[in-house]
Amino acid sequence: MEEEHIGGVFLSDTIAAVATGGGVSAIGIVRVSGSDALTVADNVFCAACGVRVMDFECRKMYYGEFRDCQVCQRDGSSDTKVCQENRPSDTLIDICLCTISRAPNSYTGEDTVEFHCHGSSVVLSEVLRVLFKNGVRHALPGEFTKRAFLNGRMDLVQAEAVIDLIEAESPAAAQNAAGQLHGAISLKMDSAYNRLVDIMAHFHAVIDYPDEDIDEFKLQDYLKTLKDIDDEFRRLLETHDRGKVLREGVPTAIIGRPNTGKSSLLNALLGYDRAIVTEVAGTTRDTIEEKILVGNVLLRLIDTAGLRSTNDSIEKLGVERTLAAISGAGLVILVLDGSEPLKNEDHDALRSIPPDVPKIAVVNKSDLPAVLTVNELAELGIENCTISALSGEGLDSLDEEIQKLFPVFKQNTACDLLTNTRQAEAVSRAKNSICSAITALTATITPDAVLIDLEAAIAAIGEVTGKTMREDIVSRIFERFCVGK
Ligand SMILES: Nc1nc2c(ncn2[C@@H]2O[C@H](COP(=O)(O)OP(=O)(O)OP(=O)(O)O)[C@@H](O)[C@H]2O)c(=O)[nH]1
Ligand SMILES: [Mg+2]
Repeated sequence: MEEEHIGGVFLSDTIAAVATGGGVSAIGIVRVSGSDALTVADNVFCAACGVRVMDFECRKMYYGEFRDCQVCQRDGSSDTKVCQENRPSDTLIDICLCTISRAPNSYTGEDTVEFHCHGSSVVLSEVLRVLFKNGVRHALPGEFTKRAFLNGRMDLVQAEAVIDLIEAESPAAAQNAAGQLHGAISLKMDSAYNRLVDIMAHFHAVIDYPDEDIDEFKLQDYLKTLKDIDDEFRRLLETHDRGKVLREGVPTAIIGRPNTGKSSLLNALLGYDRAIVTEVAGTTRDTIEEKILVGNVLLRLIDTAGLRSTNDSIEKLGVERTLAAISGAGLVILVLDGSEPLKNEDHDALRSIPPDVPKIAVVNKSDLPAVLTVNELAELGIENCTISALSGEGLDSLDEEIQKLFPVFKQNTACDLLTNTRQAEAVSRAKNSICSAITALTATITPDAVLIDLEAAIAAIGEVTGKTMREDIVSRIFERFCVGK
């Protein structure tokens, strides 16, 4: 730990950063972590009750003054408080709250101090400046959580859940991340890891002491354990597609022939005029993407150029992008104009959607006299709902249809979906090695072959939880974090 360093800075340094979001807010929190955290805090914070920071009770809030002490060298033997010394050179920076946690029972596993200040960016920068003057350095992105990981306060799945929780864009995604932070996936990984290590230990013994043998009973036991883990991993991997959608949102292409009201629908769902709407057919050329929560479902809406054959080279490029958006979509909303009969271009648009992609036909312009008949709609053979993007009528029923299609976003359903591609890839490798071990065990018992597979599986699981991870990969993971986390 002492020697551990990233980018030339040592992890044994005491670090500080603003832990709360930017902009003006009622409260802004500056977090300090490291072996000097309490000493430095004692130099700059003076509790109104007279207790020195070093003597604070953990996780109790103390009200007091944060001061830029010019001298900053209090006599350790003296009980005199800075405030009472009344040095004219001390500058009052803020009247705030201070709380401490002592190693190892803190987020990072180190001595930690938090100053709950007034949420002004000037005050917070001043607080940081004073801390830096006292020998603290600025934390790197994710450094607090990285220290928590390196100090064994959480594993890598939980550390990644921290950033997922901060960045969650739907209640269900937040809930799933909280579940992972709580250990939903880590527990599964640790249990598989321990069972594999037990089997591996026995196989090592067999190799080291050739007289030792594996009896048939034990062999069947091992096979069952390996098959159980294989099954658990298969079920976990099956959650990854849903988990990815939960984390990233459903890519949703709004398509249709020109002028049916695709851009109007985008604007109506967003609640503001994002896309240009005109009566000119072919208004939208490029794709326009925006995220939105429909009920609890996170959609990545993509408004597209109207689908029609055209000689206009720009519109042609737009149509190509529409087709690309359809091929990557998890949901396609086909917008039809209810005030006109169905046209060939409507059928062409429907045909452009791959059969396995969920789709909804939105019959727009319900404020105008209806021309499109129920029979014509039935012939299309897809779920439909009638709306007016202009007046907003019917948007509720569209919301309901979308929520029905993506139950993964329902709250209280998700807490252990595999959302992270890095983790999924490692679990998949572990599963492959376990499958090979099962084959090796069932075919001929060659302990060396089984061992190689078991070791590979254990290493892959170790990558998921961070037990066996290369420093550069760990660094890359924590670079995704914001400063202060
Ligand atoms: N009456 C009525 N007019 C609508 C409605 N929705 C859209 N329009 C009108 O239909 C025309 C086309 O709307 P857009 O939203 O630009 O249609 P689009 O499908 O994006 O068109 P392109 O981008 O050209 O493919 C505009 O004049 C809109 O005002 C609606 O619900 N009712
Ligand atoms: Mg448009």
